[in-house]
Amino acid sequence: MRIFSGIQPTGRKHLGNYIGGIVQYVAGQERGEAIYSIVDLHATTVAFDPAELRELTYDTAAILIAAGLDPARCILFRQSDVPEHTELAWLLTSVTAYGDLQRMTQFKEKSAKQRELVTAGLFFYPVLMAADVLAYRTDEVPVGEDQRQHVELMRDIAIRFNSRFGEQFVVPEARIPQVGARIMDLQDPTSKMSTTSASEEGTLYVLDEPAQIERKFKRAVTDSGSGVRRGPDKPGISNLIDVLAVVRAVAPEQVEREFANAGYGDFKAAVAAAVTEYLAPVRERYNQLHADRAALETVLAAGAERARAIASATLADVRDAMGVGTPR
Ligand code: AQP
Repeated sequence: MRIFSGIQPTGRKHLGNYIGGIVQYVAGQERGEAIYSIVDLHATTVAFDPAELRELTYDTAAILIAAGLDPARCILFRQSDVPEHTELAWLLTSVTAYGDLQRMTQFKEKSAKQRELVTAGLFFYPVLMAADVLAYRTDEVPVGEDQRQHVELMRDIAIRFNSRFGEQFVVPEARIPQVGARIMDLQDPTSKMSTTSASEEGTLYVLDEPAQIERKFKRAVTDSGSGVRRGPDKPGISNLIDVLAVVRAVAPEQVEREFANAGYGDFKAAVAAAVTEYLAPVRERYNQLHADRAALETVLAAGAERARAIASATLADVRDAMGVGTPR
């Protein structure tokens, strides 16, 4: 079983990224051949600063390793170090429908928010993501709910390619967590916790200090009623129940039972305490790792070499199948 996922070095990683993505990446190391990429090329699809992009790439690598990715048990690399991704993205355009890209929710939402330039790269984002995954003939893609549509699209692309040029790609499956697939903003629990449209108070960062964690949960928006239970009328409390369930590795029903008679204040304090304890070791390990750029670079370079060995073999087959390049 081969597992692949990518994470953008676009900013400080938040609890949604952690629960929807990183926790699953760590678990993937036990379940199969796990390959994870810090997708810096995806980060260039919205406004970015070059020096900051480099720094955030190291930062993201440090968070991933601090969270439990072990470069001896997985392949961890920087997307731009493996140029096969961009080449394959171009080749996949020949079987990607323009109309499908126009339907992508993420493109619609992000392009609506851009104040200056809506880049062609933002439109093209899902094709590059398809190339990331298909280059490794991946079986499974651990992602949060927001990426479900992109995985559906890459499945369509793989199927169309295979029927046009012969069986080259594995058609990947999304692996979306049952609880915590869509962590919501603490200040606006009807919107997902997000890097780009974040309010500082609504976004719980993996590296937040205990006092910040306590404050953000204390101020988390809930409804005016009472009762710690999930429901469409209670998006704020439902979100906090999911967070506590994931952090304690129990079912949400168990959280509801335990806090059946608790007030919102006590419940929020319990969530804050549990999240603080959950993230403390990650923050500690991050603090030890993040300054040593040379060590992080060594990990990423070794990962890229291993990734490239796999991706270049796929690309050789794909070029052949498509009749481009010097024949083998
Ligand atoms: N709120 C979320 N709940 C659960 N999972 C989430 N993910 C993102 N938000 C949530 C998942 O995190 C992984 C990495 O996402 P990314 O590479 O897109 O990183 P990002 O740009 O920092 O994430 P955002 O917040 O999703 O950014 P914008 O603002 O661009 O929308 C993915 O598996 C994703 O599903």
